[in-house]
Amino acid sequence: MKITDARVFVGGPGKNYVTLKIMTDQGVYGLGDATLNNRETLPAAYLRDYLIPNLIGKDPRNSEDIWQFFYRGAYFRRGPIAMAAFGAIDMALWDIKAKLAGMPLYQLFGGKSRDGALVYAHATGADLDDLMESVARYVALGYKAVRVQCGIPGMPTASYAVPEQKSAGKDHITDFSGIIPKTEIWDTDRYMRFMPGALAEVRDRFGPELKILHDVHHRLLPREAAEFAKAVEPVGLYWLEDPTPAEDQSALRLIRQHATTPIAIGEVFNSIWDCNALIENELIDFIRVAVTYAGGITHVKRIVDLAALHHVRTGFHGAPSHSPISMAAQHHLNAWAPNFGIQEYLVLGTPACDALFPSDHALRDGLFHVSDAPGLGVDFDEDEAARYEYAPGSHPVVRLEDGTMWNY
Ligand code: KDG
Ligand code: MG
Repeated sequence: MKITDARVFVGGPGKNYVTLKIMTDQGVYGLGDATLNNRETLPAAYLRDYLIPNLIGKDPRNSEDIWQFFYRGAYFRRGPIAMAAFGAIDMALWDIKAKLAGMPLYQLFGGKSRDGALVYAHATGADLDDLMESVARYVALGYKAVRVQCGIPGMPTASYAVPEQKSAGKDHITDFSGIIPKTEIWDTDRYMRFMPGALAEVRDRFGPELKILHDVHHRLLPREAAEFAKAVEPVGLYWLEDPTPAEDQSALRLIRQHATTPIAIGEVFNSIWDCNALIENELIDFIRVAVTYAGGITHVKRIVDLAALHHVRTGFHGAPSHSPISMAAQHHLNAWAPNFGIQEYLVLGTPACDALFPSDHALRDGLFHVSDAPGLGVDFDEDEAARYEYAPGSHPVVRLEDGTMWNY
């Protein structure tokens, strides 16, 4: 069996999905996702210019060797662009393998460990009342877990994932007016004074059963993060995410020494080498890698197995940036993983998105039910894809009030 061709498509409804389709001489094809938010053309070029020419003629069933060929073969390896490109190939090869077996992908990992996998959505508000309404809407929809972000009184601009105005919601963070970013102003003191109390009010309003998550989005210094994690202990958060920038892993030790609040980190990690020390030293509770830019299923499964040895559960990244293809790969891992925790999942299943990526995966009562179709269980409609093209977009950047650059 041989790979005969592979093509990359960039575009989608309101997003620049990077979709890889690998064709074989037996008519079976596989799909992968290399979407890297606001840098989408780069993994697409890496695939087209360097990887696809090396794929043609290879046996698609040898997904491990093909992964090793690209990873070990790249002298300048790792990093989000390369790992997203490797990841897309890897997903497509697992899709082919499971289609050949006539089985849903999770069967190849060892079958299902659960029927429905817990997901969380993003509740947000310009202020606390607005946030309460947003949380209530998700609870009414059956969600058992919500991530909670809130506008901070006195903060000069809205901050991460918070709308400028009440009732505006905020599912997307990309601004498609161009590649010159907008600026958010950040004030740690105001955040530290307000946010623990806001989280406590959400807990009081919604009771003990709701799983409440919060994303600091890398904004705090290690000592501040330890103080914050300790201050929110009575809230009983399901997790506190990215309290500090991920580069300084010793910060996680300081947080651990001061608080028992569960810590989730890893959405910007690209490899097992970014998180093995955090996992082995049991400094985190949830690992947030994404199959997209952490090298696909082959590599992420290794991370999941390492995490399982150290009581670290999965909480894969699932921001709207990922296409339904990589989300499907994660849903299959979630169905299997003995150390599954939760999946970030925003229902952005607009009719246009469903038409581009048809599937029968289903969300019911806050639990995700993975498709039983052979392979990943997602298809890609090339006629629909022809309607879209790349649109340049950007994340905001963050500065302090005096103009100093800060972490987005
Ligand atoms: O592109 C960046 C987003 O994926 C990120 O900001 C989302 O932090 C995020 C989250 O937890 O979903
Ligand atoms: Mg996050």
